[in-house]
Amino acid sequence: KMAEEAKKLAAYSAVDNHVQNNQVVGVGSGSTIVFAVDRLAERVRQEKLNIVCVPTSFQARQLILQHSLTLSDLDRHPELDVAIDGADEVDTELTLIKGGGGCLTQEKIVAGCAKHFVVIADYRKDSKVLGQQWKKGVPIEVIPMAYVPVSRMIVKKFGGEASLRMAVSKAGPVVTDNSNFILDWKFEQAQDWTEVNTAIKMIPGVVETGLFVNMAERAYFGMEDGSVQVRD
Ligand code: DER
Repeated sequence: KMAEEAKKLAAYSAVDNHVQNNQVVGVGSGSTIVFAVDRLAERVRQEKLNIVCVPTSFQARQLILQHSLTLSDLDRHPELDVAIDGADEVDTELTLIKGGGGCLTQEKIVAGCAKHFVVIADYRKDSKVLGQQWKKGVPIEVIPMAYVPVSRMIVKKFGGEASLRMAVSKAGPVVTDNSNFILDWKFEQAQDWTEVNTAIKMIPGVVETGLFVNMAERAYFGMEDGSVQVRD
């Protein structure tokens, strides 16, 4: 399928351009990162690279172990050389919406610990403004006991609507790797994302937002025509 090929293109470009020997690599979550881990493992084998990987979720941890890559953590490596991760949408300022896979909190922590944070995505994530293509809203991780007041406060302050993310293969709400709930906030129009991100984080009960502002250094987009577009 075209989008899968595009994901692979972006993932391979990022791994080939940003991973060197003796590095600590943050491994993101989602489906695009699977191609990046495949390429990482291939390069480790072929080039005998000495790298360690820090996961951003149970899923990322499984990927690292399944590919026999060296698993590490932020206790051992609080500073990473590079973090590679996907995104649900990227705007022209490299502001991201992340959290479609529910892993935004550990992803943002790891991205924040990396000298370089690089995003990999297919052409469907490449937008001018947030909300143009991604219609599921901004994911927000919340402490379970607070999800109702938090969702009310967000709507009161910024409009739109916020809904509790319900699980598909489990009765009840999605529970994150950190044992929290997720609200998906469908905003009505583009905002000052720096201001909104800060304001939402200040609401008691909010753990993290899926707005990654001024964090990504570069995004690789795999395109329909088989090319790769780079946005800095
Ligand atoms: O949930 C997440 O933050 C993922 O990284 C998501 O943003 C990208 O997932 P995808 O590569 O499956 O589109």
